[in-house]
Amino acid sequence: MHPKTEKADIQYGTAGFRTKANKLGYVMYRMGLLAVLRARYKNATIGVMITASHNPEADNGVKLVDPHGEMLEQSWEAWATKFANVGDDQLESIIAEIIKEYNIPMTERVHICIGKDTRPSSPSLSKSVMDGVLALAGKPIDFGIVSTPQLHYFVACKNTKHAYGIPTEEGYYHKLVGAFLKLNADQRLNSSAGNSNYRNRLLYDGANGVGAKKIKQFQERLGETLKIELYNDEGIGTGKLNYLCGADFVKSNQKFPNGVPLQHNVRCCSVDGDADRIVYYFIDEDDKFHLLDGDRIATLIAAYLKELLEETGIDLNLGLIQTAYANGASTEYITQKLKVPVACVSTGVKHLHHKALEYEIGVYFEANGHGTVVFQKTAKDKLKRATGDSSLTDAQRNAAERLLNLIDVINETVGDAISDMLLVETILRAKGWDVQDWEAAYTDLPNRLMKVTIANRNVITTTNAETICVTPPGLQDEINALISKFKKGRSFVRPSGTEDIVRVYAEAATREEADTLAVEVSRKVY
Ligand code: NG1
Ligand code: ZN
Repeated sequence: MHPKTEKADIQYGTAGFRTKANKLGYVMYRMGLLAVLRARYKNATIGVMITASHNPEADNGVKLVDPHGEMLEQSWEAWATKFANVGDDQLESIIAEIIKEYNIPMTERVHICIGKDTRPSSPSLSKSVMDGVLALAGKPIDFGIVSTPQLHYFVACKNTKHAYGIPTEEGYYHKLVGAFLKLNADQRLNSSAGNSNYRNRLLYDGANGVGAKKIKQFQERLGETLKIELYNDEGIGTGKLNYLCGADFVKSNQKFPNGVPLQHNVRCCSVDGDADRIVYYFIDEDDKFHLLDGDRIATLIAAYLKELLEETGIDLNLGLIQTAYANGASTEYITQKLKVPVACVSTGVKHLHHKALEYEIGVYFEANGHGTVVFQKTAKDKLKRATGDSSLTDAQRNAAERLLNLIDVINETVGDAISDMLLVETILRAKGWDVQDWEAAYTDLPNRLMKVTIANRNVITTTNAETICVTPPGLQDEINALISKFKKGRSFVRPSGTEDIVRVYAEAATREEADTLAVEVSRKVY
């Protein structure tokens, strides 16, 4: 039913499989098969999400979701790649091979949660996944059009016997909105109180994708607490998905998206095509564009969590995880000013998530706006105990209660644009800040990200969270020599995991210096 149509191999990368939608039918079928095998091996529900995130509308992709709602374990990424690339006649033998390798019991009846974004190609690709699931006698559960983080949430709920929440869309809205309204019910914190710069009005760019569809559920439920004005909600199949709008467009071009009205000093946000990323921004009275990206969101959250923790008097170890693309000024602010330890890991959300789990409270964000907060069970237990501890003051107990409510607003499984938005709005309101106050915390170092195309990007290999080049020999010395000429200079190069290019990042004290450093380092790569 789903013959292999492509000769060229494809690879399960940081974003799963992603390519032109018309090349993916058989890959989807095979991922349906693999999902059932993974579910039987783990004796748990597994998820399959059909999306190509911020890519153009004609693309599509697929990612598998592991039992706790996290991304597919790395060792199975290689199996996914094998499954996608073997000939039709080898499919049965590769299934036999994996069953033997992991001793997979083939009798268990397992559930596979399937979700898809709004792309016109998604329904037929979803059908192919279902055929694969059924072929190995798994039970597909079709969630229809949902955001990537919603699907991760459903999987986590199912595997915790609903301890994480109810595995339905309604359950998701109920959990997030319920916690948000509790956190923001205190009228003294409202903008109307007079001593606060916070305004409960937010312009929201839905990227003409699933984030536009789903935000409507929140608009209804949030009422006056947060007035979200939705823009970029074009119909399915109009070709407008992610086009000149959305979080990736805004972050990459450092530009206001199309479709959102230009209003000076008004807080705006953009999500991406599957609503797992968010960035904030505004235009000032001189029409200058200001971006508040993942680094800003991470620092805002970490600072607030630290403040609340101090109020509770409970000692929990809090850490922040970044990649090398995080602005140097943000790292300095977090370590020097907030005194929160920072770890730097390789690009790709799975690396950040994994590292964050080492802390009792781990905040992680990529500069592009993908991130969340994870809490260890011990942290949750300590906070729960504190709320009923009569030896603590009211203020201490209230702070613990507030932290527990914050945990419920957060989608711990993966970056979630709407959940992150509710968290940011809660913090801004509590601090009495608008976006300008938030931006004043520190000043970004000017930076430049460039793409360089070379014959084989894999000649460049790196170490130390991708900040140092190991090969080709001598390249790192040349980069070091360039960096040393610039005040506050920092630069690194690495092969992209999602495009056939090398990325060059540079930052320095001034715009001109950052640009020059990026161009000079690019010349060494080329
Ligand atoms: P690559 O192409 O490996 O740089 C890009 C983003 C990552 C991540 C992945 C997955 C940058 C510099 N890189 O990775 O942050 O989001 O795509 O989508 O933004
Ligand atoms: Zn995305």
